[in-house]
Amino acid sequence: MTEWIEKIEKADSPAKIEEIRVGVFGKKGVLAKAFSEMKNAANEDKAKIAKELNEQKAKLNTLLNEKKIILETAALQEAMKAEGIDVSLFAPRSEAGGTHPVMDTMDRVIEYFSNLNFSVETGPMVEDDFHNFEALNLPKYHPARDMQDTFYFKDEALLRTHTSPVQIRTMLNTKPPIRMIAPGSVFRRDFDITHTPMFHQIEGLLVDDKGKVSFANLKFILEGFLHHMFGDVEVRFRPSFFPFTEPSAEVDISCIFCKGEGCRICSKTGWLEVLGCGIVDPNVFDAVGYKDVSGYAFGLGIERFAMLIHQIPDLRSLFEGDMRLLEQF
Ligand code: 2NM
Repeated sequence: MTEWIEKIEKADSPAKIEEIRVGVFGKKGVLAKAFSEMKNAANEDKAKIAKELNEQKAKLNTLLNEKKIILETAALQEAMKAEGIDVSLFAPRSEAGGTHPVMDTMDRVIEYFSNLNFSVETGPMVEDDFHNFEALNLPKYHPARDMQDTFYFKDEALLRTHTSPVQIRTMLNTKPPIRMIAPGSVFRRDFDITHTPMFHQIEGLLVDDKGKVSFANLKFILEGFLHHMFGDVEVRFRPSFFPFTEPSAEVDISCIFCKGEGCRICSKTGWLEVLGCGIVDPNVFDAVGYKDVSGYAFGLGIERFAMLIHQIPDLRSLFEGDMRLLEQF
């Protein structure tokens, strides 16, 4: 019996334990043999021998079960070690979605104006002549109305060429004061390295009582905005012309690439043009029936901002959906 106890102690795998179990408890095992040899014993000894054999049987059974659990646990630990994840191995990269640079830039613009309590307004992309041109003081002969620049459907319908019709609709639907921005896609018949037929704009409009809104207010808010977008830059206002504002200005920032020294991107001028703005023309307020108000407005192209912020040379690459570009943001 001690021989079998030793065998159990020395067993080094669950399979070995099963082998021993067969050797002890099997049909031809040592216990079966011992029990069958009992018939040769003297009658008066039989009870004692049977008792001893049963005790040994129970003891071996316990030892086998205990040892089996120990060996199985060890085998499991080994397997977990061997099959565990090796984080240092190369693995196929999973593709995760990300924010498109145009939308990321748009979000940053919206963030600035939302913090100043400007509401975010939207409107239809298919517009009519009144909302897209007439109400904005764009006279009938203005080149922007030309078939060359505008996508027309038959009849009156057209694709909006700017988001200004959203300002017109907002003014027609709400009483002043107004403080709003209109982000969205706009459409023009233009396609080269700096123009795509669809692009994104954000325009802003603020309207309050007559005499309350000044060009100084406009300058202040746009300077804050351009610092939010581009950090520590110089801001310059240049007189300009838009049909819907008077006076009007174009706004430049000192070139973010050469810090105003003059480079290829700023055409050696040291300045980058980034937006247009002005004091809303009284004809626009007349068109929407606003009386005794004053206001300022501004507009900018999101793609141009995205290109400057992310240093993307060709605007068209923003719309090709090429993962090699998009992965970089
Ligand atoms: C610009 C530049 C200047 C503008 C004007 C208006 C409205 F509807 F109030 F008349 N909305 N946006 C505006 C003014 C847009 O974009 C370069």
